[in-house]
Amino acid sequence: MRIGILALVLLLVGGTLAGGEQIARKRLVATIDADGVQRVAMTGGEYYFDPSEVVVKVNVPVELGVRKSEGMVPHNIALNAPEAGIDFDRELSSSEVTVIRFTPTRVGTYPFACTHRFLFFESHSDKGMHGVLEVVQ
Ligand SMILES: [Cu+2]
Repeated sequence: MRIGILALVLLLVGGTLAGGEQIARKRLVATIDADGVQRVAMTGGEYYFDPSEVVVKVNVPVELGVRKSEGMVPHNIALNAPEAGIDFDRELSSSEVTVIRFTPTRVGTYPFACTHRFLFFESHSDKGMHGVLEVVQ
């Protein structure tokens, strides 16, 4: 499977985890491949998504290819915005890329996150495993 990113813009913005550890928040502006699909490769791990801000164009198909970092901690990625044509909740694997396809139909900013939580501890999202999908004209 081919996950192509023709161009990307990385904008480093300081982010802070609960433990004080600095992480880089990365922003990626998707470009449209020759076949008309916006493909974005993403990684999820403890406790982040990379990139954590993804900008896509409205009414153009999107293919997110999401891989989990190595390790035993389970992760997913969920975004619930059916009003914008986006609604998924998928487990992630470190051995294969999870491909998520949708076409955003409404401009806006939509948060996504890992919804896992271990017992009474903070959720993965609270620990930093969240991001936003920006749908633009
Ligand atoms: Cu997680």
